[in-house]
Amino acid sequence: MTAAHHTLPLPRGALSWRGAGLVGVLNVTPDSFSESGRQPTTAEAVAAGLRLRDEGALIVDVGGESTRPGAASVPLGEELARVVDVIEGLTAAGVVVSVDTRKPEVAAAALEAGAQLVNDVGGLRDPAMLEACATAGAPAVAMHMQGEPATMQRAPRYADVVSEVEAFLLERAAAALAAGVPAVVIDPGLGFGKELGHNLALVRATGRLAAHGHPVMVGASRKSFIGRVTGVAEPAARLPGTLAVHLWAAAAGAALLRVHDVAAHAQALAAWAAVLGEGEAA
Ligand code: HH2
Repeated sequence: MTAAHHTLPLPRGALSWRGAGLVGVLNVTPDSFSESGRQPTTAEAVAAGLRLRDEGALIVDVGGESTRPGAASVPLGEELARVVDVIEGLTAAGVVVSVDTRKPEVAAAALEAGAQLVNDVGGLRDPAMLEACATAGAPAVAMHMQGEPATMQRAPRYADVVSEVEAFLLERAAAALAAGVPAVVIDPGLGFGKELGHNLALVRATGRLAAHGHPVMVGASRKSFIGRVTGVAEPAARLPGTLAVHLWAAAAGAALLRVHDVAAHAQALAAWAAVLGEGEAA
């Protein structure tokens, strides 16, 4: 199963923790180009994606539908209009792009436009999503979510959160590989139908998840559980807490970190790698 790593569109070495790959978040939605509250233009979104790449993102994750708790779903035509041109612009500039979508039609159009990876917060449960990835020969991220974004934080329940999330991810990864998807990244889906204790248990289980041979992605960036443990209400002010969780996860075996603050993470990983003597003779 470890051989699957080699078919990911990632430079050599990117999946070792010292070079833990950074996946830069590019939300092409009206609420994420902050104060303006309007949909960004294609040029603005492409410029933001190029900046993420220049800051050190290995992959830029382009999404046109917010999946934050309580968020409403976006119609297909609107999501396509938000992401396809942006993906074309970024891939034309040589950026490795993943598309963050739950819709197989959006995944297919994004892959056609040059995206190399599909990031499905729906956990690859839709057979049409598997088909879209398999047809394009594209690897995919299977993320765990309990419920739906609109309601998932109401009363998340697990008997044993780590075992349940692990079993789900392994089952989805096996199904995706069987359907012809060349490689699968697994992601515990921090904040997606999880309370504080669930999120912390899943971060602690990073090594256990990674031991199955699929690369593990962790996305704690600015999430509300960071706010809960630090008392910081403003999401954009949660970078220090985010860094602590992400470095811990990387050390435990996470291959990819999905982050908003790419430059800060690149600096933190570089400093850590230097302390470990990466690149020095043993
Ligand atoms: N988190 C968000 C969105 N997509 N994909 C993966 N694989 N893992 C995650 O943890 C993950 C994700 C939510 O974060 P954010 O980008 O801040 O919000 P949104 O995209 O919903 O606006």
